[in-house]
Amino acid sequence: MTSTAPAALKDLIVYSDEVLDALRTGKPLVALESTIITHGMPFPKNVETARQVEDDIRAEGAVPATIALMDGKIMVGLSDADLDRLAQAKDVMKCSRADLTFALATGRYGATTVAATMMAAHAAGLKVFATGGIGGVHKGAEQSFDISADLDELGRTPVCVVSAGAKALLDIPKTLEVLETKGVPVIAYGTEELPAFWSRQSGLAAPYTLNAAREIGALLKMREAFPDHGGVLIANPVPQESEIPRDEMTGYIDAAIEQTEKDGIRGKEVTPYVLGAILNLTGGRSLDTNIALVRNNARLAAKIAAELV
Ligand code: PSU
Ligand code: MN
Repeated sequence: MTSTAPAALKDLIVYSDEVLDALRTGKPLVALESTIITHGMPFPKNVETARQVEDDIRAEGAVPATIALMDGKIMVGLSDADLDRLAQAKDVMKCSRADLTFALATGRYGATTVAATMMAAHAAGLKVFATGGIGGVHKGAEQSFDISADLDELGRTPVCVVSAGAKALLDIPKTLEVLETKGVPVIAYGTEELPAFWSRQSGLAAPYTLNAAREIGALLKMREAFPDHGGVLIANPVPQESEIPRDEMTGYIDAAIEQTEKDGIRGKEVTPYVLGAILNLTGGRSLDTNIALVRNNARLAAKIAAELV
């Protein structure tokens, strides 16, 4: 940190060979986040899933770009060795918008959340990003003010985020209100109801429904006509055979949140802690559901990306 010239964004990005080739030859690209690897799933399932999701994207004819921060660089596309290092590293920072430059300037390992992955994807020229669930307005936010920076990022950064909806551990009605305020189209894929991550149902109607990747691609192209348009959120329901029904999930979520409050967990640790508690309460079943929905989102994201090239 001795130089006086400001860093140029392009000099901070390191592309994998596979991603660089895709950019040069105009192949469809799908960005992937890394917080789900370091803070969302236990080792070794996390790295196995990360590889599986990348292969799902390749099988659809697109190229995966897993994004993380390493040694002061924004890695866009990780080698096998880098993915292993990240999945097993201790003290990886969970990086949202507020944390991104701190991790880069200090050379720390950083896993990117939805917000930071959107920033990096946009900087790298990628338009489509697959994840599990977005952060949102937490229950009790009127007291805690805990609202994920993912929502603000969706309002400002032009990347299409393919999710399985918002987790029912969030306040989903308030999350939808904030997304509307920030001008983010929320589009459920193939369903009239907003999906809720582990469950296909949330009890809430989706603001919009589209039934084909081609239709989503057309909407994204339309949105590019506006120079300051932000992101688009796609809510893709978890496959039926892998879901945990809403009524059953509610019990686990309430117990996990109670545990989290009792243990005095606050701020950015809340989401990973609640996820861990739910994993225990469901005897690992929530992890299988999580893996199935991320893979499902990756396949849809690849199809959407193919519409944009
Ligand atoms: N969903 C998961 N696992 C995760 C997350 C979401 O199944 O680890 C992460 C995502 O990276 C998301 C972040 O962007 O949690 C939101 O954290 P926060 O509420 O602190 O912004
Ligand atoms: Mn938060």
